Amino acid sequence: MPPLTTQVGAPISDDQNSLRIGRRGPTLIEDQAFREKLFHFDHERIPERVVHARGYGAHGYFETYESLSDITSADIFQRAGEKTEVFVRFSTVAGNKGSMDLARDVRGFAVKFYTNEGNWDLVGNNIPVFFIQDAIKFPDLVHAAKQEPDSDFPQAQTAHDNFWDFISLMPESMHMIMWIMSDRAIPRSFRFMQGFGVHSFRFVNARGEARFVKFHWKPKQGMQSVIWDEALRINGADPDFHRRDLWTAIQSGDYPEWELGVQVFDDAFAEQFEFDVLDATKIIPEEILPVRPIGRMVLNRMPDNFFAETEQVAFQTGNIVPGIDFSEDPLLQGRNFSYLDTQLKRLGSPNFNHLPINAPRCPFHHFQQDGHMAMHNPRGRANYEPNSWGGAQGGPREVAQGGIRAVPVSYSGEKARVRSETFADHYSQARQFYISQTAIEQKHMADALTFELSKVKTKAIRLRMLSHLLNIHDDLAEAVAQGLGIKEMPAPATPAVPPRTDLPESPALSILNNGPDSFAGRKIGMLLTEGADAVSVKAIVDAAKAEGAMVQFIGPLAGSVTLSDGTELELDEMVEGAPSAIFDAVAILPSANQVEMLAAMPAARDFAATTWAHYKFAAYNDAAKMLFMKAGLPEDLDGGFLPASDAASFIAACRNLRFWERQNAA
Ligand code: HDD
Repeated sequence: MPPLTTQVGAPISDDQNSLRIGRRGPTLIEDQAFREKLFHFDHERIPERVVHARGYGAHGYFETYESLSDITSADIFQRAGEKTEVFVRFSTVAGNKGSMDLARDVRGFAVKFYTNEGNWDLVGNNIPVFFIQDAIKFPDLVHAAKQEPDSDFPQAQTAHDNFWDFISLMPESMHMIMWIMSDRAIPRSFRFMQGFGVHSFRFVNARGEARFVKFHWKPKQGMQSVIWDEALRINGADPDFHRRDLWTAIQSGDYPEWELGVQVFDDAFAEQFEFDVLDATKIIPEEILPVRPIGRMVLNRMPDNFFAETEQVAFQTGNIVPGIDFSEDPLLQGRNFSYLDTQLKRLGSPNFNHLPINAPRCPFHHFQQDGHMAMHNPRGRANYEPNSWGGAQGGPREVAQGGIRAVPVSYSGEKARVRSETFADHYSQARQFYISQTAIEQKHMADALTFELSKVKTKAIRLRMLSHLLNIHDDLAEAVAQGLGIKEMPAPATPAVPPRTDLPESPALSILNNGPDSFAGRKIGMLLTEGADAVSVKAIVDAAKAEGAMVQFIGPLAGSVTLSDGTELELDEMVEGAPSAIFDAVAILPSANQVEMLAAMPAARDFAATTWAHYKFAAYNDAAKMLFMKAGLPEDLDGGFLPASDAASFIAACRNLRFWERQNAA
């Protein structure tokens, strides 16, 4: 073992006792080792991010499918098969650093590509639109969403008066509201969610030709969300649910993967598209402009140290590389200003890009110098240019070819604080999103709105929200009004332009229509007792393994159980610490003579009852029926409950993730 030392390397002889006079006397100020240790500890915290404070990162690589040199000169997209190092940070938005993972919230999906021509940060979300159109409203949005300033609650929740007060006064947020009230805002895992660059950006090729581009990440694992009641339970049972999930997957070699796709379009398309491509509250449906896959990203390594990497990583929308340019989206323009600013506040020095997680992997040379914690300084005499020192002495120079060049767009107009009238339609795409969902998902949206608004105490705010919902879809407005016990519907809000009802469904917008075709990467919770049938246990474990799924063993108590063939099985959890909500499917396999004891346990009854209530697939044996009876399950179980004796059929059923027919039957 290496010797314990001070910061400056002096070996420490005693790290248990501070230096004092006599056995019971005062501590001496000359105890530098003690002072240094406390001094450092007292300064361990840096300000958390003002938004996206809670996040989790991982390393990996991006692999380009084919050269895109016809549309962009970005070095990362020139050569098929080339791999580029990436660091990704997923996050929630509203909650503080220690908040729970399964808040109903947007998820951040920020990717730093360490390319040969500099770092490119694609700082996106798991939702392709945003609440507001102009960055000047961002502080208001965030203030309204976070804890109320007097009480400092609620934490990590939008279900409160301030948020809905603001939203109900901002019709431009209605499309985004549809997304955050959908199951997109409660993903089962970071691994099972999409990501979006949101804004229109520009691709520029070597000839200087520019086109617009929108970026999409699609999870190879398929999309999956939890249901709200599960989210509430998971937050109690495992507030780190999403972190643990990513950590476990990567540490066990099950590397998550996303495909990067682009929607590329020219000015002519932008001109004729029915909404403004600079408006971040709008999408371009994939059915109109297909997403072209251009590469894949694999996450295969967790950080060695959370603070050094995940906490200190500094993303900036302004970090682009030659071949990529901004658009005039007013939200993006404002973001470009904000991210640089926030890093100085958070990391405390203009040299934050010297930190290893932020430093480019390619060579870099500039004349910036000094400041707190400067690690890279110009060598030699030249720290300015032009200079006449020549050669290596003279330092770096601008490049004649390539380099970051702004697309030469021409603008004209009066200086004014205005919003383009092409941004005025706030409801049509909100409606399109709603009608593109399955009936199951539509019900979840109505339930989510009802839940959130039920926490809003001011009746006028509830009514104002209903007045907007009436411009989106009558069914939705009616379901929410009913849930809130509102008998008299308000008049619809007066829209800036009449909402359109002719936009067609976009099947790409539904999660359930785009689920996985395998149960790989998912987790089965197997509830066992002493004497459980070894054959059934093994059959399910083997079938799960063959599918690429994981099984965790749960007992009435912690420790181990002895199976029917005498095998001693180590348990992962006891039932009180492992509600069914943390699993994708369950197997309930008590032995006949232990089931009575199990059924007497509230946590075990709850395990069975919530399996049913959350429409999960379950494998069970005859003995389990007694538990089901005590848990209040119907005597006639449905097709979601399958005999454990047929492990293959059980796993095949699990690929559907839930037995939704039960929700429809209810
Ligand atoms: Fe932002 C962080 C994504 C609008 C200002 N934002 C932040 C992160 C993500 C996003 C993923 C966390 C990065 C990380 O993991 O460190 N933000 C978005 C998206 C937006 C958006 C997709 C709309 C399309 N953001 C937005 C606006 C502003 C900001 C309009 C301000 C004008 N965002 C910030 C920030 C943060 C941030 C205050 C906080 C911490 C940080 O930057 O590094 O500057």
